[in-house]
Amino acid sequence: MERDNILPKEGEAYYFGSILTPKEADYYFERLFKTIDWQQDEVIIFGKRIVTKRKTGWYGEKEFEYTYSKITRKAKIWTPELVALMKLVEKRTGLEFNSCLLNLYHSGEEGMSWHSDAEAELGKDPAIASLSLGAERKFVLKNKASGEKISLELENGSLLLMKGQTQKFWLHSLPKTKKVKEPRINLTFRKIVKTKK
Ligand SMILES: O=C(O)CCC(=O)C(=O)O
Ligand SMILES: [Mn+2]
Repeated sequence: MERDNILPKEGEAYYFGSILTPKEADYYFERLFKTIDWQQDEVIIFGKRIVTKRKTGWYGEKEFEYTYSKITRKAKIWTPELVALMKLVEKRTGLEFNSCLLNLYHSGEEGMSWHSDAEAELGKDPAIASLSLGAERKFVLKNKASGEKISLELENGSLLLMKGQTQKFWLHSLPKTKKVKEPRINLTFRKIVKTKK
């Protein structure tokens, strides 16, 4: 399916809007909220270990090791809901994934700062498919060289695909906001291509 690239240069990002009915989106939100083994994330900021309020889960078809924010984690094996959602995302994007990083934001007080998903495990020019459940949140992409920003609202049940050189040339963030009181779950499906021994 042809879609418009929302990036003006140096990468590709496609917004599919909602790919789930509101009922399906609610169902999966509740199921993931209950069944994912949510972990308090630890990040290292200016050399200090900080426990974030946001919770994360790391799942895959194998016990992949993945390093992000200087912390290495071993993947848990797929749950039935994650397999069902991945199949849906694979069908829509025409791409294959083998792992998923989940984030649980309890409210708008939690977000994610500027970063790109350029970990070695993902290989060159990784495709990342991001599925959103729950509260609608603003998502921003920023060009590393020019600072140009592209903003969009990620609605309940929506799919965003980042691919090509996006991670090389753009950062992305989920800004905190006092306006949003409701929780949101985000799933980023990824493909681990290099595994560490
Ligand atoms: O919650 C989001 O929409 C962004 C998540 C993200 O960028 C990540 O998990 O790397
Ligand atoms: Mn990211």
